Amino acid sequence: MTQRKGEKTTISIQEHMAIDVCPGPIQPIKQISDYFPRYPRGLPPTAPPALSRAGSLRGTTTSQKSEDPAAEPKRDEDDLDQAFGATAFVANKKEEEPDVEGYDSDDSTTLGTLDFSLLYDQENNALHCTINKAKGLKPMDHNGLSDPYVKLHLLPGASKANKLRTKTLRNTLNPVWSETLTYYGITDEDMVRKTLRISVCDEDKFRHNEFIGETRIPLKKLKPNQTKNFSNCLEKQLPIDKTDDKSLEERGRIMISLKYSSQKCGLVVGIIRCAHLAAMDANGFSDPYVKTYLKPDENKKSKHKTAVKKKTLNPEFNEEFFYEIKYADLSKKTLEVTVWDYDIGKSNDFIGGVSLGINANGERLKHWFDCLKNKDKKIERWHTLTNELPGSGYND
Ligand SMILES: [Ca+2]
Ligand SMILES: [Ca+2]
Ligand SMILES: [Ca+2]
Repeated sequence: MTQRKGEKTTISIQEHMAIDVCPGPIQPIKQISDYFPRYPRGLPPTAPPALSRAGSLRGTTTSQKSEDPAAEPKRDEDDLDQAFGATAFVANKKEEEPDVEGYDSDDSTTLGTLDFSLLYDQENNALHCTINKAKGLKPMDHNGLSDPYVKLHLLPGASKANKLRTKTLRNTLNPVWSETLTYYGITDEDMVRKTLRISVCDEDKFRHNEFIGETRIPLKKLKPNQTKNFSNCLEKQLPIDKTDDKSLEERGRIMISLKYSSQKCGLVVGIIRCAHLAAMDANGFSDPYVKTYLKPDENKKSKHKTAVKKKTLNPEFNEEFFYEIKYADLSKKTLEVTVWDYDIGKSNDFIGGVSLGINANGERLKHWFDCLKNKDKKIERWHTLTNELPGSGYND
């Protein structure tokens, strides 16, 4: 309807009547209903389509709490990345609007399709994710368009540290990104255990960005060094596997080298670099340094520290530490590696840690074992840092 001030007086009574009456009674009713809160999708289909205002309000509040949260598309907030599905936030009004006409919103094809390709470069421990384009995305804005971008996570253990995203493309439902995002420090273990979550979201200037749809690829579907192309229908946010909650949060990756030197009679530990470290400062970065201990540590002399690298999440250290130890004793030891954010005027923040030794498992055990087995050979491996503090000795 005409809302502009200047025009109000120019409308004659006949015109006024014509506007209100002639287009038929259905249109005005539908538009007025837009101003009332809608009951969300989770409501049983038996609910009458035209609830009174009070009824729909009540329906909204109760269903927010009691309805299955998995059926409800959650709002895409950055905080959600951390909680990762811990709280189901009710979809805001925008997301529900297209569903008003028909409640069969389960048809996932309406969210759009995403074309992308994945390549695991085994030699360099890199996972290249090329996001090509999306087609027929669901409109999320008033202009019938969206401002889409793509976000990547590795599950389980999702955290801000392992999130990657493309640029945002404005006002389009058929965006072409042609952008490659790369995870570094990806191990063969990751390729068996992890799932890549790819979500498409709509960026909004004045409120939280909105989730459009997602697809998930278990990395075991990929063969090393072979590009695999995908063209997947986007789905609503999938329920989070309960086991995800138990897994440790990832805080980044670290590349460590180990070598037992029979000449020098000791272990040479190399701290090479880190990737995708968690940001521990307000500026979105950390000031990382690495500490190592060889435990048990009777004489408390095993602590070594790298230099601090300022304002980076991908530091390169290339430092080596030497632990004098008999070869026969090495198998009983555990190497603890922790990464810290240096802070001025307050205690440093713990970023993440990893332990290598015979009591470890997976890649951590294998690396240690390979070092014991191959004297005088330097063996480099990537490891995942988690938020769990290894053993003790972390007071800084
Ligand atoms: Ca938008
Ligand atoms: Ca800090
Ligand atoms: Ca800092």
